[in-house]
Amino acid sequence: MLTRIDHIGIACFDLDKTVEFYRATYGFEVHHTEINEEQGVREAMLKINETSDGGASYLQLLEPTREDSAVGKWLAKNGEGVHHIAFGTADVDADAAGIRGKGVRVLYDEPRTGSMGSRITFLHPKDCHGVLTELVTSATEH
Ligand code: CMX
Ligand code: CO
Repeated sequence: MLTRIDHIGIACFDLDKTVEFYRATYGFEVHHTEINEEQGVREAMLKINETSDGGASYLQLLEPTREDSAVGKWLAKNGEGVHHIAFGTADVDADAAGIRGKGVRVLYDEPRTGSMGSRITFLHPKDCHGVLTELVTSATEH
């Protein structure tokens, strides 16, 4: 069951400048940073609030590490902006299987590693009314 908005993924050209914008404008502080080579991103997670399912909601600021990555290609085409949304679930495997059964393309056969040791998969934006949609089970949930 999807129980929270886990994060909103925002693509940017310069992670440090974008982090500074969110700090100076809204007072949001960096909770975590990492490089995910498989996804081709350098990222910062800004925690917005805790959620009633025991998780939290974040902004995920994403800078590509290479031009041919998902975020690199998207930035070249669209410029900066909202890249994806992510719903949180205690069981990404079960939710991905259920959604696949409804005819929506799930991009990975097995969930991969996302931020902070989470397990993630994606739904194809063309099957989701133009929204690239991620499903996340956080490290504390799995
Ligand atoms: N949101 C909405 N539509 C998108 C999109 C996005 N983020 N990315 C691509 N599309 C659309 C394109 O506009 C294009 O549409 P048109 O054919 O109408 O022009 C279509 O999807 C195909 O796009 P593409 O540029 O040819 O890109 P690919 O098919 O190679 O890849 C996708 C698209 C979704 C399969 C790829 O981006 C992907 O695998 N994404 C999942 C992984 C990811 O995004 N990782 C980064 C985030 C990591 C994290 O959150 O931790
Ligand atoms: Co994400």
